[in-house]
Amino acid sequence: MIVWLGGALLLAIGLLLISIWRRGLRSHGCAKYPKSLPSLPVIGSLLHLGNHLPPHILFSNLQKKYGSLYSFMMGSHYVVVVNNHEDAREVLLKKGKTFAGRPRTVTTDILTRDAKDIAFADYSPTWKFHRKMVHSALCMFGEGTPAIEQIISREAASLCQTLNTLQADPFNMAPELTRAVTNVVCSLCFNTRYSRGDEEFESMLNYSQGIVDTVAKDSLVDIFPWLQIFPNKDLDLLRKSVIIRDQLLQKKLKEHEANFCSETINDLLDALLKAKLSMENNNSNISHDVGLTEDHILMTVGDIFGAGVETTSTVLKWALVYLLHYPEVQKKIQEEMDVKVGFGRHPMLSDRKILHYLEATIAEVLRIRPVSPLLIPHVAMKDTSIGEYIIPKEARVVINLWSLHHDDKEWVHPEDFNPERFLDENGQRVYSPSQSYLPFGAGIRVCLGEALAKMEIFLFLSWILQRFILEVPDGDPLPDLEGKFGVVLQVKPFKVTAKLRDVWKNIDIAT
Ligand code: PLO
Repeated sequence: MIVWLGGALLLAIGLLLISIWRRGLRSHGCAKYPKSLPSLPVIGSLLHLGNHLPPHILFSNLQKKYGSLYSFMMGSHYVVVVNNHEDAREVLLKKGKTFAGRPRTVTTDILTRDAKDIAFADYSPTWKFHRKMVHSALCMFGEGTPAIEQIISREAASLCQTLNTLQADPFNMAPELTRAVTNVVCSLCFNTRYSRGDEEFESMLNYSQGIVDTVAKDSLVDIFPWLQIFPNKDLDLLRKSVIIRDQLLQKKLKEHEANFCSETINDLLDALLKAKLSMENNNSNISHDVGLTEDHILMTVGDIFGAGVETTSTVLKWALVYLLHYPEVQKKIQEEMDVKVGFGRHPMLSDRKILHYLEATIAEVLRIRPVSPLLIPHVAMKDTSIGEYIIPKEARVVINLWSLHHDDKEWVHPEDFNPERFLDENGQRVYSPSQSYLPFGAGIRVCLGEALAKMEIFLFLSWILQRFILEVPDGDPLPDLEGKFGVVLQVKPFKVTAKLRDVWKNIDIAT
């Protein structure tokens, strides 16, 4: 017993000394490190982070004690949290390349076959080449082409028809929105679409939820990879979901390879296959150097597909939630649309220039509920600095977009949903009321789908609001505003009624 107690005491003293030594290491001398949360060996600052709050709120609250740039130990990883736009811009833009790295984690490695994608892959020549290739493929099918507007409008029309059949009955709009958004990405990536009740679509909804619930949310296995040896329900669900996703992606790839003709490129997967083939045929060493494999193509399509579906549908759901909480905003959007678009035609992308209030509402939704409140962590690729603080190589840098978007030095009453903050006194759209606004990130890791997302959000919302009044069903509470933290800030399920507006009673709503 005495020996045991003595051992425990020695261990405790040892831990304490190491912890004091580590803290000293980061704060002594002329070098200035960001203020650090207390930390213990092995577990790091876990005890100070084990709070019931979601991480973006917790990290935002910790500013009161530690200032807007601080650090902590996550297991053995040194993490720096950035909560203000000056530092965020330095990391993402001024020193974008220095901070372009990504951490490897257990869950993202499972999702991406050891980082063979774009979003979670570390900075490397392969990644650079790969991203460029995807960027040009997206441009080919993206903004500026009439094809994309047609695809989104077709899905918006089909969505409105579905809403009309469900008229005035309370229902969960989420799967309908997700199907509409999925069909846009599906058309772009695979040149196909899903009808209501399609089995493959249902299975996709299922596996994607399994992934969103388990990947990249700083769960314990991501902090302590050795925990993998123990049974872990989340990891099992993730592995199972990834297997189903991979079967789907593999099937699409095989179909595309079988029908491939370099003269007719129908979709993004064709474009990626063509780029890979021409690289292989080209005797230059690029293909060898950058090592673009079938896995890379699959994982990239997985990224575009996953990001395209989960992020855009989440923004649309947040937009609905806020329109239900603020019916006066919904009314104003409709009044503007009635005057500027009318009922004789459907909204078009060119209306983005005139529907200022709707554009401002979308901007405000992206501010108040950023889809990715902590972005994806960055990693310092060499010793560097942020402001006056030293940042060592390998440090993980978390940009807390939530803090930027809710900074009361930058935004008047940041908790209020107020689209007008994005308008000037004449009701014209103001593009940058504050520098503290980066809903798509910035710099070399900026979201690849920004243009596509903005087109979709605008068209889907304008089509819906031109035709329907959205209301909370009688007797239901208002939808939750907090959301559920994960790789995206998810919206909790809620019901809505979509009532056809009177003017449409005698008009075909799909025109
Ligand atoms: C969403 C679930 C899918 O099944 C897989 C997937 C792929 C890419 C991820 C996306 C998920 C979530 C949102 C991410 C996107 C890449 C970029 C995007 C993380 C996990 C953001 C918001 O950065």
